[in-house]
Amino acid sequence: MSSRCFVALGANLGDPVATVSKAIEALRNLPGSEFIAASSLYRTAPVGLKRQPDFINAVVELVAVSPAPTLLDMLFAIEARFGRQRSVRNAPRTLDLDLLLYGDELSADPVLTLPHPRLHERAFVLAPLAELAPQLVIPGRGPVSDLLAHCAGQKIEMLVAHAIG
Ligand code: PH2
Ligand code: MG
Ligand code: MG
Repeated sequence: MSSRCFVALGANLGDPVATVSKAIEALRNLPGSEFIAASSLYRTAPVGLKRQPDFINAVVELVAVSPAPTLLDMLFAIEARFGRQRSVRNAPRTLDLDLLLYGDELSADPVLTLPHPRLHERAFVLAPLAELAPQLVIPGRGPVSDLLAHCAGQKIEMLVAHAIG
């Protein structure tokens, strides 16, 4: 059994372009997963946060053999390796890795909610996700392209057109 997964990357402290680029490399070498593709990097205005620097965001596609909780633990380990301090919720962060989708698994567990509970309303996730998987339908939410069209007011800018693969 393997599952098509998408991981969101976000950073707004230190050198976020370098951090997100290096984190993509770390995901390329994740044990128990096959790396499929990385989106471009996007510079995005903070959503739901006041007086924080802009973010750099991206999305990576994987095929995971590891179960979702194991994959999540590996993502937390990469965050820690990049110096993430968990202080207050939504503090600026050197690196945030969120598991957006794990195949078509649904989970209401607060530690790992699937699909990610806010992905459908965030252009900084939907734009890179649509770049990798334009036909994707988010379980319970609808086509990624429709969801992105509803986020037209959110400021995002594509930075680097990455080579896919
Ligand atoms: N992450 C958040 C909250 N707000 N805004 C942007 N632009 N990018 C993020 O990655 C982000 C956010 C919580 O994880
Ligand atoms: Mg997050
Ligand atoms: Mg997170």
